[in-house]
Amino acid sequence: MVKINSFLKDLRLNKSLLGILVDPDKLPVEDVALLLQNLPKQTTHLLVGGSTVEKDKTQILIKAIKAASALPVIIFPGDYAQISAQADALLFLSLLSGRNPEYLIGQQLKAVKYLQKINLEVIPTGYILIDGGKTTAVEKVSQTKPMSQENCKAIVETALAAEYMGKTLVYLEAGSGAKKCVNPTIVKAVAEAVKIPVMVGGGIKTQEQLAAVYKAGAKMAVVGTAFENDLKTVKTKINENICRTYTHSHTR
Ligand code: 1GP
Repeated sequence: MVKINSFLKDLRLNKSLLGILVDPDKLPVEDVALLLQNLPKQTTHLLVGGSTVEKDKTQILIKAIKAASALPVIIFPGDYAQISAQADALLFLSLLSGRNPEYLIGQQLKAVKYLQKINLEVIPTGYILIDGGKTTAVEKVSQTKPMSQENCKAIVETALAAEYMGKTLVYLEAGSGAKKCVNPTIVKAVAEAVKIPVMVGGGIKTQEQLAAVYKAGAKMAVVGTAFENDLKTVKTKINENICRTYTHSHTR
C-alpha cells in the first residue's frame, strides 16, 4: 500500500487547522456519538492520546471514531503503546525541551517494531513543553521541566534545532489544562524563524485565544480541556432531560 502523507499536506496548506484532543481515559467509547455531534464546526482533525492511558483504550476509541466519522485521526501519544494502525497519522514526538533520553529516543525505539508492520503516516515532531503556569501531566510523566515563556530566544532556538534535525512539525505545548497558553509573541517568533509548520496547544479556552494563535502563524491549534468541559455540560443537560422525562413519566 502506498503511504499518503495527507496530514503533512494539510499542515502545509494555507489553512487554520483545529485539532480537538480526546483523551481515551476521559472519553468512554459509548460517548463517541456525543463527541462527534458536538464538535466545533471548525474542527479539521481529531487528536487522540493521553499521558497515562490504560492498555488498548486508545486503539478501541480510535476504532469507534473511525467507524463513525470521516475526520482524520492523529495519534498524540503519551507512550508507544498508544500507537494504533487504525489512525491516519502519528505525531512521532521528541520532547526537545527536556533532557530525558526516554522521551528523546527511548519511546521512539520501542515504537519501531510495530511501526514497521503497519502503514501509518509518521510525522517527526519537535515537541517543546512551555511553562503554562501549572505543573502538567507531560512534566510529571517525562520528569522534565518546561521552558520559560520569558525566554523566547531559547524556544526559537529549540524550534530551529528541531527543523535542522529534520522534524517536519514543531509543537509548542503549554500542557493540558495550562493556566496560560503559549504567548502569541512566542508563536510568532517561532513561526517566523522556522520553515516547518507550527502547532500550538495547551490552555486555549476562547475563540479570541484561538484567533490570536492563528494570527501569530500557527498552522494548527489543539484544544482539549475546554472542549471536554463543553461536552460535560452537554452530557449533564442530556442526563437532566432524561431524569426529567423519567420523573415525568412516573408521576402521571
Ligand atoms: C495538551 O495541547 C493539548 O497536550 C491540549 O491542552 O487540554 O489545555 O486544551 P488543553
